[in-house]
Amino acid sequence: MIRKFLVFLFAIVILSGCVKKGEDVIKIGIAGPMTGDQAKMGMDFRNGVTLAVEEWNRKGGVSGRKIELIIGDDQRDPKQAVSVANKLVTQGVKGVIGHFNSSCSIPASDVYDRAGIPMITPASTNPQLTEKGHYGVFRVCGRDDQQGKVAADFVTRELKIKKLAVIHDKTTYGQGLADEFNKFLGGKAEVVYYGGIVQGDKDFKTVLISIREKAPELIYFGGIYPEGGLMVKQAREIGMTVPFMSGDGVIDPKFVEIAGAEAAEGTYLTFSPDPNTIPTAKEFIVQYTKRFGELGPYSAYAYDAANIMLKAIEAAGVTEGKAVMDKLHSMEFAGTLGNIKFDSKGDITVAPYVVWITKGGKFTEYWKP
Ligand code: ABU
Repeated sequence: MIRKFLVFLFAIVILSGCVKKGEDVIKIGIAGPMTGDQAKMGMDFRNGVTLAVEEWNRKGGVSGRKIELIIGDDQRDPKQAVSVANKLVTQGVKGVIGHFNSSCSIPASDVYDRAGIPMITPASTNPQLTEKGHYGVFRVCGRDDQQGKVAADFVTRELKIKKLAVIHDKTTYGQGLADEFNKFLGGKAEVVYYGGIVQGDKDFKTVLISIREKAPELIYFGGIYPEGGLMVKQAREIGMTVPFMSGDGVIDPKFVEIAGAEAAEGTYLTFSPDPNTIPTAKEFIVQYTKRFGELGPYSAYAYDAANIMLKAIEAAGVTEGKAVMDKLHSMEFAGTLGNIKFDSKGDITVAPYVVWITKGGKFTEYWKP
């Protein structure tokens, strides 16, 4: 009898512990390409968010509740992103940091919107994401209509290019950025070639040979580093020495690794200013490099996005989506990269894109508009 009672008591203690544990944590999702050819970006997200959450949990969590991270791997595939989003919703996340690819963030945002869960992307730059009008969708990065304009200004005003080729990876981000760049050229340079490649392909020599025949003075690429790196490498292999320019999707050491430092030399891209020159990023960089090694391009953005989400939850005093979204819309946040205030669409109010150049295998800030 006593034994039965003790077993019963033990079961109660275990069960109540589990329930309590479940109730005491706030679940936050991180979504992005955790595997596949863009996994480096997913890893940067995971590291940045993990660092932020560890800091909050060391201080006792948010309003006394510890933060639990749930990771979703969308493999940069829009269908997989929707599936990840549905799973995160079912698992009870109260906010999502993600996704990386605009082609994933846009369909996933519909899922979070229906579920009343706020999302902050560290890196999805396609304008459509925040033009959809979802109240709970935010980004801490800029937009492609902003970086496309800076790229077009640089090419026409600084490089004084008169004819060029524009190529993209047919994704929402890649083609969208190429189109914004084109739009802002405003006829000041002739586009002698415009076309798309397939993301995941490895051989771009056929298309590069057609481009070479048109004798452009520059190649502009809308896409991500796996294809960008191969394109530069193969362009140099067929004797094309003209400048290559792209956007924030290629600013990763993997780009140089794939292209080779010699082929990558002198390539341009648009991105935000170097965090190493931003005083408020100093302590974050020390902590991040100590814990994870070299800072990725979107590590600080992921860290800021996580802190912003947690500060908004703390300020709301509840995890209910609308209350958190209200805080995200109304508050100003001190981030590692500067103060962040969202406009009514969920975009940041200041997006200071600059042009970078690759020199000696490293990316360096080069030109300010
Ligand atoms: N903005 C860089 C690549 C991510 C995306 O917007 O698809």
